[in-house]
Amino acid sequence: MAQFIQLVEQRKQSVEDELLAGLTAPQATTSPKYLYDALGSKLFEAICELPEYYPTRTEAEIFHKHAQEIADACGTGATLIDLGAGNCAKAASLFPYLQPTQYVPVDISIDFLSDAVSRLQQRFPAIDMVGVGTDFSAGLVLPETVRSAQRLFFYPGSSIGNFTPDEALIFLRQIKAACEQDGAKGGGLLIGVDLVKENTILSAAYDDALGVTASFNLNLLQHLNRLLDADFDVREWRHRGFFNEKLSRVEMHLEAASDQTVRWPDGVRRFERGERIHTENSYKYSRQGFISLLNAAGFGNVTTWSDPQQWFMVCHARL
Ligand code: AVI
Repeated sequence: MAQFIQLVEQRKQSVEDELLAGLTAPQATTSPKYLYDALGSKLFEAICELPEYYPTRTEAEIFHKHAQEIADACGTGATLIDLGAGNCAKAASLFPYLQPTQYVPVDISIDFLSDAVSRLQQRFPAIDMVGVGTDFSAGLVLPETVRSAQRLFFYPGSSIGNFTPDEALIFLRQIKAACEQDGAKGGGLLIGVDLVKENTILSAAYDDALGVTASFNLNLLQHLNRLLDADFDVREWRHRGFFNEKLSRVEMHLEAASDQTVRWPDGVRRFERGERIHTENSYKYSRQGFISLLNAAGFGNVTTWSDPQQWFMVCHARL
């Protein structure tokens, strides 16, 4: 039977402190993790189905086309640690190739994982499964039940792009350290990375015609209202999603459609019409730029696979 472990959750007070510090700063910001309440997670699943949002299907094509070569590079029989596992579908599609002996899906909430992992355990009874609930963006801590034999970290979907390059480097170093922790040997990282491309393609992917990404972004305000007991009026805000070429990142913002005051129990924030809350960055890398980042984090041996248009890249990195 699958085992589940919830590591310490962020306390309500520290969530409020973090959010209010961001919202009351001259340039208001919020961490992208707050986009994912229950509805936000469903809206993100819908984004992955959109014709404009190419990353999910392009990455799936790469995994499908090169599954055997990827398994040859990664090796078989490892402990597969799936960071941000969600419904576990991406990792499960690779099980027949990677043949993990232990599977450790990690996500911010154990509730989100438990159904998917329980179903998966029935399909693959020979694999030891340990679901872990933790916010790994705040630091990568693994429970003792994670085996120290060969560890293969799996971080698909270009979620690494939601960190700044400096934060990404720190996070990759933590993964490298965890590959070697407790005498573990022969580990590595299998990661999906979105590549720089034409502005029109990038901007459409984050500002789709149906407005699903707009709903995903605006839903953040409903989540903030619940977390802070605040009174954001969703109808008075607009979604903005565009590629910032200079910084090589897609930015998402929420823009005030009118002058307004937002209130919460101990404070207020006045927003002028046109003022923005910066809600997410999604960095886009060049192939060489990302390999250099992996090298700087201590990964020496990198193999990459891409699609014919070179829109997305899957990398395997060894120590
Ligand atoms: C989860 N993450 C990799 C997505 C991205 O593309 O940065 C989140 C997202 N935001 C808007 N659309 C998708």
